Amino acid sequence: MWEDTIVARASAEGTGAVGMLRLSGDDAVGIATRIITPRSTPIPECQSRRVYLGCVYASDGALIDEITFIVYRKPHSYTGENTVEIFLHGNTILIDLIVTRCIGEGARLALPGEFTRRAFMNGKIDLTQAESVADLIAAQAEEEIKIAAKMLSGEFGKRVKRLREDMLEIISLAEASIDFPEEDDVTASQTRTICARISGIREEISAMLASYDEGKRIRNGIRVTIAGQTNAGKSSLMNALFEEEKSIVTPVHGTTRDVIEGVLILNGVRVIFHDTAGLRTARGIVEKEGVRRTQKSIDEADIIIYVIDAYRTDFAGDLKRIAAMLHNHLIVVLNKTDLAGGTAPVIPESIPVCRISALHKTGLDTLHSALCREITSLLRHTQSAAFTVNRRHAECLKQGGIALKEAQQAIDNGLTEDFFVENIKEAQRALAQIVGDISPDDVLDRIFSQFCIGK
Ligand SMILES: Nc1nc2c(ncn2[C@@H]2O[C@H](COP(=O)(O)OP(=O)(O)O)[C@@H](O)[C@H]2O)c(=O)[nH]1
Ligand SMILES: [Mg+2]
Repeated sequence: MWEDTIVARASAEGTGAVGMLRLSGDDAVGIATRIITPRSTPIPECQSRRVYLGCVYASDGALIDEITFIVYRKPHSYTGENTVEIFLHGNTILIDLIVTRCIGEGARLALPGEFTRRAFMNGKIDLTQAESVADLIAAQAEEEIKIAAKMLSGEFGKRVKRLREDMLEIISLAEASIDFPEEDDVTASQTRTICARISGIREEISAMLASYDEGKRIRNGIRVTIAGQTNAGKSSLMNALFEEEKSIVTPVHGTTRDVIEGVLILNGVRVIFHDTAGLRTARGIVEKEGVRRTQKSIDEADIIIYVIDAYRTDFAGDLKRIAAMLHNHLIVVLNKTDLAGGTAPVIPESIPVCRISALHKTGLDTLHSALCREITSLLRHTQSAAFTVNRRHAECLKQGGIALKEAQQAIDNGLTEDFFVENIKEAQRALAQIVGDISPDDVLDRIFSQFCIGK
């Protein structure tokens, strides 16, 4: 199926100490033999997975670069095909010249993710591992790397495979009863066994699904909304957190109209902060829209930082709003403590309170600690979890769970084996899609098109 040989730069664009390109396919060794002049051993005689020295020349005989290279013979390579990796000086122009030489000798430029797709097609990795390769490369924070690395280990794929084997066993048990319907006693006890085993699988599927929400927070970033009344100092706090003038700060109430966004890495996770328009009865359509966007940001937030101007004396409005947010992860910030002198508002004890001055940048470390505590609590299951599933996995798991539930309902309703066997088969197919044992081409195209070229 994969007769053509592909080539691509594997190292990043730009300059670096070392650059790398990779050839994979039936003619990889042949192409390498035609473009590399080895220092000693002729390439067809090179041992697999050993480093050799050589030179690559342009077609007019001019030296392009002195290189090292490694030959991998199938199936002992990343792709499972014959592969040659060439290491040279890390200059994109040099790398492109050698890629062009390879193309001149019959290679084709690889599509995004094509090396990994070949690894998948050749059974070197399953689809969950292939996806995690892309996640690992795209990760922007440490926790994203951790969940991608756990997925790359293949543990999740193995568990899915076990569940599928379980289901196949149940199917053959049930099909045996279809073949011998006259043995009633055996059938009744077998139906009970089947029911119990389906329950076990459903529980395991639910446990796998539980990792999705926390994983989503790591993959997409934790959303923190800075809310409060106008002029409380929300934008000043945003600027203090980012040490730059992200938001416009003025003494005029209602200055911030739109949601201003900024991203920080905290506890190894991307945290997306929203500075919002103040909560008050809006004047004019622009501010009205601002307040609508504020409400949306509050509704979607994982953590809310509610800022109070502690210099004020009437806190009734703030306390009412805080009371409505108690079900959220909430931190109350008493701002302008450089000015405050009077009585402080009484905040419910369960809520962490930080006293700061956004203007003078004091107290921010306590806010930082409070935020880190909330983040830890939001992600408390992830650290110990063997893996966290992504959206595609979650959809397949849900589909499988529903089909199994239907199987149990069919059994409860006294329907015969031929009915619920179909449901179990459907669940089995849903799980097969997770690891890629049955995957429509468009699903594979979508997954691999998100890769960079060269991986
Ligand atoms: N004294 C003092 N003034 C502050 C502090 N934080 C903000 N302000 C002032 O309060 C006013 C409103 O601040 P701003 O950040 O725009 O509030 P927002 O409407 O909640 O975004 C501005 O004049 C700020 O300089 C603070 O900690 N101390
Ligand atoms: Mg503002």
